[in-house]
Amino acid sequence: MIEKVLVANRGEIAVRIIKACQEMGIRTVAIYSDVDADSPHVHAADESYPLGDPTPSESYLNIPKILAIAKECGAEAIHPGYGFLSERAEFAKACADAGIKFIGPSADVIDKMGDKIQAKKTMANAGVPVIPGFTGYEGSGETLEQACQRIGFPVLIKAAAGGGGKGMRIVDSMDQLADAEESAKREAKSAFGNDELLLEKYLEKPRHIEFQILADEKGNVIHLFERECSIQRRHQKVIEETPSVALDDDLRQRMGDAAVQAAKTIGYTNAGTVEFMLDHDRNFYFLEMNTRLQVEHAITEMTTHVDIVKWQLRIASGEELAISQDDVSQNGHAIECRIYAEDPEQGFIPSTGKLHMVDVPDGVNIRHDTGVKQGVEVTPYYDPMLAKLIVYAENRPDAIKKMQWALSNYITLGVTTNVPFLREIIEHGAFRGGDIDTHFIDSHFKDWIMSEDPPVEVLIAAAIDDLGRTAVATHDGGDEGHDDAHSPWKTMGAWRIDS
Ligand code: MV4
Repeated sequence: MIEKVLVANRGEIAVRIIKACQEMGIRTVAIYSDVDADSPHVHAADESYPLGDPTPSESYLNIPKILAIAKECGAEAIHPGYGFLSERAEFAKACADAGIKFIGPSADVIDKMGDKIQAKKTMANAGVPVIPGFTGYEGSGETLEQACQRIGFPVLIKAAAGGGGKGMRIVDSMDQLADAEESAKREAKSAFGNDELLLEKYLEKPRHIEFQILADEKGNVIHLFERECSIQRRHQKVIEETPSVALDDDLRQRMGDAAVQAAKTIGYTNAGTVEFMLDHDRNFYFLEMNTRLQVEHAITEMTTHVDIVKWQLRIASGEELAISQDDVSQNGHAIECRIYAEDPEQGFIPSTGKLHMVDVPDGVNIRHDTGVKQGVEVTPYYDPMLAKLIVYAENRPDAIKKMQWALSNYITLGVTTNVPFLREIIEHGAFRGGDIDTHFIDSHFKDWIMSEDPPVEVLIAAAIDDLGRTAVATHDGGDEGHDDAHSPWKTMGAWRIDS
């Protein structure tokens, strides 16, 4: 068993991983940038080492710095969490080259799954359903235009190196094709440094259903059932739940088998997620494979009672999966809400500042995975997700009721959060009726405004925030904070955790 793990991450996932390690008697090492020196993950770990400059490239993305600390502290393994370096094949390789166990799949598998064209081809060859499309590598001599005629409009142009919607263009007719291809190439080049594209049949309002995979290094692979992740805003997940109301046992079995088949085909090891699109005719198609632990893994843990992070550590230590597919059962219903430091009243602009107070609900089957505490400074350097609020109940209506209660008792002062927005979603008839697809937020919350007077704590927080901003404005001679180097608009960029 690995004896010391360096957690190459911050926030709630770093705390989550540290706790799992400590329960297993594994010593933990935290790394932190200057602005994170007083963060909960630093206090939770057995040892901690500074990274210095808070910008991601100088801290949590800085491979030489992180490996140097790993060597200095004698960590045998590194857990990357999600986001940051978790899906960088070069980091996994650098760990291997340094004789340090990367807690995740091999660099080769990360590389393969990062290329959407190669991933789709691998899955199609394995008999996993893929979305009808065109890559230019078919060897059929078919042109892009001919492919569009074969597939039928609307079609979707995607970046092969992409994800999260960047470089995506919907094309409704042949006369739009050339311009769409050109602009998609430009965006893909600037976002990913790779302008390779692929074309797919555009699925209208699909569901995003993903299956959790656990695979050991002896070839054993199981799934831990599905997660419904369709409620996204700008390709950023907001609310996830399990099970999905769209799946019956037959469809669940077929998708689970496809997910396991996909993982086996590529020689996957450790925890991973196979993403599918489910269309209105209940056809499912492979979308992509995420080669990391995901934010929403917690809802799977609540309904299967499997500690995914502990199994990551056991698998990385060379243990065989001691649970078979028949050992895993799905019970009850779990919902996760992602708590973002964003102001839904101002176009979800990131909200930064001192967290003067945070009072979160506690209770039966309520789990709060957080990376913040009272008094920390929420900065614009990193992804604005502060915490995850997860509830479990015997059935979906009770889980919704529990989440409603929990959200209405989630109070933060000093930083504006999306909690009021989450409450509106949970209370919306379409959500309660299970009428969910990837356009849910665009369809029902296009010009979202608070449907009632904001809860009093939001008014207090806004007052404090204004006071704070006034103080800053007065102090800095009227700086609106939008053009300084640390403005959220300057640094947020693409540093969003998983999409
Ligand atoms: C699609 C699609 C419809 N048809 N592919 C969005 C980014 C990446 N996760 C894949 N995405 C989509 N791919 C085809 N052929 C619709 C989406 C999509 C989406 C997918 C999952 C979750 C949220 C989404 C929001 C908009 C579009």
